[in-house]
Amino acid sequence: MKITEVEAIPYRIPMRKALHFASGEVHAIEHVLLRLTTDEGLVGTADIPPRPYTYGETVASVTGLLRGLFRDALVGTDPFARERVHERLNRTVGNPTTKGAIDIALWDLAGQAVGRSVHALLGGYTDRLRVSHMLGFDEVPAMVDEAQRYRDEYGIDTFKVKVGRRPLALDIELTRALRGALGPDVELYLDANRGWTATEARQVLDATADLDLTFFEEPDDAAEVLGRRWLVRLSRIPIVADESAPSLGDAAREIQTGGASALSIKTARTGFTESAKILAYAEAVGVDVLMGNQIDTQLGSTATVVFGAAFAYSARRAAELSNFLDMADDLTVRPLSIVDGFVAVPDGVGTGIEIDPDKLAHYRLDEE
Ligand code: MUC
Ligand code: MG
Repeated sequence: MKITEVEAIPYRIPMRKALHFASGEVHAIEHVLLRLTTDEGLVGTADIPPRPYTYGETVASVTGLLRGLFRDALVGTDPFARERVHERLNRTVGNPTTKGAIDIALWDLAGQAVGRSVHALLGGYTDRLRVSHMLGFDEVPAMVDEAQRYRDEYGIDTFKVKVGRRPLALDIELTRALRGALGPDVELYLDANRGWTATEARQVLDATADLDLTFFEEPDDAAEVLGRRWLVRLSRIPIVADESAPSLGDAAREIQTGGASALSIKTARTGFTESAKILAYAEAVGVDVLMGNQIDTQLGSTATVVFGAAFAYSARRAAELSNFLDMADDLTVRPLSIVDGFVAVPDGVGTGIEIDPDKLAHYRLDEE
């Protein structure tokens, strides 16, 4: 089997509610749909979320690569030869969400070719994951209200709170209000997206010490190496590397050298193959793993649940699978639902990512 066609289709779907966080904001989903077609008529699909404030990719850079250099690396190749494909892609540095989606689409093709789900091929551990919901910046009462509504409506009992604003008191008060309103049984953790300095992050850790927080993600800029290591050493809770560990090598470096004490794995940037390597590394050294969200559509979240539920180590904690609730629509024909706090792995062959042609025609930005 050989890949014969690479399609990069930019599309735009409005957000029902914009997401704001310390490193950026998302007002509309402007993503690229990737489709790899083979000479046997199979189509492997994946979603690409360009995040310029995190990785430097844009819709234009992603489509440019997929119609140029990366197309040349893919066309004529056996989709099972993932290692060879990655070797060729990695001659171009960066571009993690483009490479991640190619990997997911290759696995989708492999699953279809052998008539099995990718979830089963990866490890098939469990059929569902518990959900953690990410609360974007807003006024304190609105964030408390959103958490309460999502707990009541979807049974979600784990929340990642976006922080990193100044004055620090704003987010300290927010975290206190969430704990007060949600009670002791809800899990809360913070993500500052590098918004604070190490010193500020330490002040926040001290001021929230009584709030039973589980993790603190990217409190400061990990590139400020001494400050970050000082913070990791003194923190009582794990410091999670997200954007400071977008690859296997980065993840190992940050953990080995004390720049972080837990890892966020995002299939949007490391696909399934590199995510599995990061997961194995984390398991080997015994650091916690969170399945993260790259502000993913249902297509992206499907990839996350397929992977996260395939392995015991990634299924241990709630996974960030609910950002799609903020989006006005999605391209999928198989909507994800959150029931009693869980998202189920879709059944069927491949990844279970299936595109509604009418929706794609409606939301695509290029001509048909
Ligand atoms: C997250 O966990 O940081 C926001 C920016 C980004 O790159 O991912 C999201 C969520
Ligand atoms: Mg993060």
